[in-house]
Amino acid sequence: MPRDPDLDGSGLSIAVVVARFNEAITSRLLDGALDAIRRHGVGKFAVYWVPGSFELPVAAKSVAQGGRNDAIVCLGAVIRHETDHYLHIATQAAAGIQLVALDTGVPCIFGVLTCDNEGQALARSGGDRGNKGFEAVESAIETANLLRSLKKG
Ligand code: INI
Repeated sequence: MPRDPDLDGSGLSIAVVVARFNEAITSRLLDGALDAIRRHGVGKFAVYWVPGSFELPVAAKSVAQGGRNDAIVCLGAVIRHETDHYLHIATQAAAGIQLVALDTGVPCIFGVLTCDNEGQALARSGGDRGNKGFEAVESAIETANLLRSLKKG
């Protein structure tokens, strides 16, 4: 197995599911994702919006069951508030996204920021800590290419 990731997206179809909640942040994650999609020459892509990160798993499952995508990138931003509401959303989004991947065999990438404040989220969505949306697409391409090569045997 090669150690370097195969980031050639040319033969792949990738869906991006993005949460509208905290859209000032998630639109930046989406910009990063689209940048990676272009840079790595992803053959086909589609973008779907959901209300919040809690809805990412159910939408990802429906997209995965459609059978037309090699990987699904889930983007969201969960930011801590006064109550522990955010914790339930972050935990369920993470668990749900992984469950969809394991149930369907389609890689579902966790591109959800879980931050204490908006400053941390801005830094990780195109600020001085990079862009988690860009990284999420690279994880999607690498994993989809790995699964494809494993299927070929
Ligand atoms: N959704 C998020 O994506 N991020 C948040 O920080 C957030 N907070 O904190 O409330 C949030 N809430 C909405 C949630 O994802 C669902 O859309 C809603 O509960 C309806 O199911």
